[in-house]
Amino acid sequence: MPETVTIDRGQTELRVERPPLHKVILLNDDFTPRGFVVRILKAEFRLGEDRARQVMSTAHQRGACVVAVFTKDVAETKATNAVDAARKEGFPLMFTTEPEE
Ligand code: TYC
Repeated sequence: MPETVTIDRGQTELRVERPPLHKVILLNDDFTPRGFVVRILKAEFRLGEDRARQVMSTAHQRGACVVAVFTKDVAETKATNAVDAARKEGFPLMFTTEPEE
């Protein structure tokens, strides 16, 4: 709920809140080629080459990696588009989304 703040002379001001952000998380699997993961991260999430390689590598080693945070709609759309692009190439690559604490 927006915060209400009482200011001088009893007037109230409604403060606008920032929309809650959602993380997009890349999950590791044993089949998707590393180069394809990097390509998706660059194309769908606009990561640069170095950052895309870092994110791919972290997911590969630890099982998952946060790609970026967005508003809920944008996070879900990007995750869906990325999964669809992988399915089209026959890869089981997975992205999930979850609210940021
Ligand atoms: N583990 C995959 C391989 O060895 C590469 C990979 C990395 C897949 C990160 C998914 O999120 C991922 N080919």
